[in-house]
Amino acid sequence: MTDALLTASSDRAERRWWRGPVIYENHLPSFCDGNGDGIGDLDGLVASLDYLAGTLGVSALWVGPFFRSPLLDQGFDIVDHCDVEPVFGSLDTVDRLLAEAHARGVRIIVDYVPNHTSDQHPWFLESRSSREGPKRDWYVWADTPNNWTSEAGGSVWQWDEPTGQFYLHSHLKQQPDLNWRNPDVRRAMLDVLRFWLDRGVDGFRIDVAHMLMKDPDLRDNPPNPGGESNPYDLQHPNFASQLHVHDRMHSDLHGVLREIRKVLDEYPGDRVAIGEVEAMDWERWAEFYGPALDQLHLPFAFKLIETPWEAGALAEVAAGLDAALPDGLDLLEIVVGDPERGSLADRLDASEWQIRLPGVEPAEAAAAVDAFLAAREVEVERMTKKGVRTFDCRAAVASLSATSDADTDQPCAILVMVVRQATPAVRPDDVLAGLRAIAGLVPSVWPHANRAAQGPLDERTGTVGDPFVLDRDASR
Ligand SMILES: [Ca+2]
Repeated sequence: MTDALLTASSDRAERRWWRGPVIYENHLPSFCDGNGDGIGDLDGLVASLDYLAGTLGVSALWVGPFFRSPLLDQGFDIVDHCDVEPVFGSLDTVDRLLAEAHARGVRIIVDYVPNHTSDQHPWFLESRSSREGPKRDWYVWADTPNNWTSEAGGSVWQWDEPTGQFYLHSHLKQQPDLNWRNPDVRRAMLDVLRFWLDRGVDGFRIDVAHMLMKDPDLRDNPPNPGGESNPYDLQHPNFASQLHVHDRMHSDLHGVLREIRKVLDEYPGDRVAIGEVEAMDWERWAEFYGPALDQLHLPFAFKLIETPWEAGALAEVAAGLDAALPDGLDLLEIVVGDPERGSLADRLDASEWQIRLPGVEPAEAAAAVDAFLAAREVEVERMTKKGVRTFDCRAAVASLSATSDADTDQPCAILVMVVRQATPAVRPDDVLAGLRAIAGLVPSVWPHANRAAQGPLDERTGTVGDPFVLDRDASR
């Protein structure tokens, strides 16, 4: 998941629904379990809509992948793009999610995973069955591997004995890359977009949008003269030892993105195209909008994630971004943290967070903390038994306590949550969610919180005011 900031960059631009909203990225397996099997699902998400829309003020939900999948890569290894993995629900549940979300004014964004499928996808099973078959060319096959390295480490090529060739997998070997140069692949994958648009989704987050086209001659990547210089690139062992000029960022991918955008534009209601784009050079990154702003609405801007959190360095990088932005751009999405390369909490060294509850007796808040901790113990234990990855709530809340405000005579409980630096998966919104959950257990806070959540509109950002004030404790 990412900590992203949406920023309106131009008053000239047309006002779109995604300008200034709160978009909540949802990791389905660890969010809310609707059927009691210990794994979060679409029913749980539907049941949480009042909380998400009413309490958190969320305007759009980005739902993680829920498609048919062996779940070797958190659902990014798909065997059927147009059906739902039963552990998460069914197509009927998706339809209900869309209807219930839209009834509350909440938009739904889903993942679109175009670069690869699962090796269990019927397309790949057919492709690997024969060199002469009609789907052979739907994936990328070679007699001799080139030097490209995988994000997961090692070669991107996997020997396939039955037909005696290597297939390309930019990620896990169970995730063969689709060949977007094949027109039948394009048609089939664009139809996947239509399938979900017809059902009513409001947009897509396009997985690894910078990788959709590769060098047609599969030439070797040149070595990186700078070596492995990126300290934040924890996901990619040895990945930076070469310059990835032939296996990603090929200029032909922009034609694919235009086709994807064209499909979205066929539909009414401003469907949004968000792209995961690992382009660290601002000029290359800006190309993902398209010269006529006809590609992605929102390419993730990841460069700040690799920039030291120092004013001078940030200002320099931000100036480069400003210079690269195309004219007429209506929105910018800046990513400042994610769990793989450092959450915002880690980067800000934000080890302690506070929430003030005016009018609440500290003893009442302390009782709520105890109830929260007891409930979380059970939840963590259950999730761990099911093998679902979740953040370590126990570490995060170990130092959670309630105290009183010494500066005033009025009762005011202060909840303090200390996040250990050795708990990298804990993100600020996890912390905030925990604090809100505790506040929700204090009866005298809840009515106040609900009133405030519906409170004044911020003219600048277009968002509803936050019911709570969350301060980092400067003294620590
Ligand atoms: Ca479940």
